[in-house]
Amino acid sequence: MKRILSGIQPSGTLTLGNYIGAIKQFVELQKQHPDAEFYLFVADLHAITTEQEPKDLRQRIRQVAAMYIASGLSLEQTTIFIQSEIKEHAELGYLLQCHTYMGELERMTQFKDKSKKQTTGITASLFTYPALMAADILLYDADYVPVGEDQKQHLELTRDIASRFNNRYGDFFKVPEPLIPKVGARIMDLQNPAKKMSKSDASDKGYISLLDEETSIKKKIRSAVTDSLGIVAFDPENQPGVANLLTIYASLTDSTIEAITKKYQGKGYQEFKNDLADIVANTIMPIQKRFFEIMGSKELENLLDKGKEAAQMVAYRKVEKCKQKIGLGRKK
Ligand code: AQP
Repeated sequence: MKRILSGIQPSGTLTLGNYIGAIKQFVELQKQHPDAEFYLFVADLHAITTEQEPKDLRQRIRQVAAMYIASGLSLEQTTIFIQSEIKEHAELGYLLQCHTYMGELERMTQFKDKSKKQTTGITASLFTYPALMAADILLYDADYVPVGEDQKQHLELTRDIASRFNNRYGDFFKVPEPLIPKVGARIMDLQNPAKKMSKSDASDKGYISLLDEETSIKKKIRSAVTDSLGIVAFDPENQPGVANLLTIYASLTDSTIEAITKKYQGKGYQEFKNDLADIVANTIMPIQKRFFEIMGSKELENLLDKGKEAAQMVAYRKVEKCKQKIGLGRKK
């Protein structure tokens, strides 16, 4: 049975980028692979690589878990758990740090981007983050890891670490394959299409949160930055704003960019944006409704308890064997 694993950090309220690049893919993959097992976790240990307010963090951890459920995942196929509740993530994270080179971590663009945003207070954990991410994946012998484009480099490093470990100690870790969506792998900021839409962005104008009100969702799409050409065409270099909106449109309607550009030939941006505003709102509002029902129910607690138990069993065995391979402790 194939195992598919992914996680999202509770570093802000989930955005349309997280939905298109990650969650929507999970739901589609479940339909395509009805026999596969899904491990989805809330990456709270990753969230504290940057400063978090404890009260907000606690709230957002539950929100991410509830959002997974609200997005229509099949609960029979999915184990949902919270990363910090499984101690083996941190333990294997350290063991893998000992098999990761400084030069490899220095090349990670996410570290470079995030440390550029902060002038002071850059933590050591922000730098070693990819080793923990490798642990998240390798702990569960995941076959596939669905992620957006921004995580591709970390996935490649995970594969390198796994292969290095296997070469040194004998075959032990499964080398995972990334799954990156063909359309929508990198949704850009609505106000600055040169940068990725991110949930931890200081200004909320550039992203659509999955908890935004309907009027606000529509307003953000209608006021998204475009250009003065007035042609609905896919040209990311010269029309990055329109290209981003076309990508969102195509992802949410499962249509091709060509079909959409044809539909809006000879029409201005207003009609295109109005239609897209409805499409985005119609996608998010039902998820939101279910989300609020789950947040107030006992279902969430029960699922997270069940997920913790299942994940713990797998993780414990893997780390114990890993330590033996390395020669740690007394067990042979
Ligand atoms: N803009 C995006 N377009 C497509 N996919 C995206 N993802 C994130 N942003 C976009 C995908 O969402 C998943 C969860 O990501 P994460 O929370 O682990 O970290 P991230 O990639 O750093 O996401 P954010 O929203 O940008 O968070 P912050 O602001 O905390 O850094 C991943 O699969 C990611 O590829």
